[in-house]
Amino acid sequence: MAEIVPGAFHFPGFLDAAAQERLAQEIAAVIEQAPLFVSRMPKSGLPMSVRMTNCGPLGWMSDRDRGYRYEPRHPETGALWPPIPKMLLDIWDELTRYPKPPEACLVNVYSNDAKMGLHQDRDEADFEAPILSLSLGADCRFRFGGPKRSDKTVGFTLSSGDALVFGGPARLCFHGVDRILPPILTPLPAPLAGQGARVNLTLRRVT
Ligand code: MD6
Ligand code: FE
Repeated sequence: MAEIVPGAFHFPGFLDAAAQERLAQEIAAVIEQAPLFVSRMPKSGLPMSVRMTNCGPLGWMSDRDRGYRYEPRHPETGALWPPIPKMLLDIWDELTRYPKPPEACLVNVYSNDAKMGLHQDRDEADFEAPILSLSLGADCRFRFGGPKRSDKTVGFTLSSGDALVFGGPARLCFHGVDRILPPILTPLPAPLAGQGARVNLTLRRVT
């Protein structure tokens, strides 16, 4: 385990190959019930380069007119999001030790050329709880900064099976994905093959 900045912890290889495979199976089942969709930037309406879906009581999404927010239902099917798999609830308990379960699990699917600009996660009403992120598939270059956009940043590699927990003083730090590294060596586990190059899950408290 490495502390990137105070409050941000990187657990390289937290999930072994068998656990990654089980997680991929669970996420493939989520995608079957709640198909991947494309969120759009507030105001400009430009599409994000990742495709996403959610599980849990609330799901994160964005569109041109109403912006970033959490919703209980899928924007295209109108169905409630499927439940968060037990495996993920157990990992949340183990890594965050937070007394309440996560309310939202955002599933982001990256193609080879997708990225995510530097941002803060601040659409939640509760900043007490940490955020837990898990990655599968291709490595990515992850960037982590401070609470101001202009703060200096550090880059590091997030690989398949890695966990990242950030809370406390790091909860509102800017972060993003610079780029996906060539996925040849670590393709997505079989149940997710064909969906993209990398999958990232973020689990949060929202309310
Ligand atoms: C990603 N992750 O790894 C994007 N946000 O694809 C995030 O934006 C993120 O990893 C909050 C907490 C952890 C994260
Ligand atoms: Fe984020």
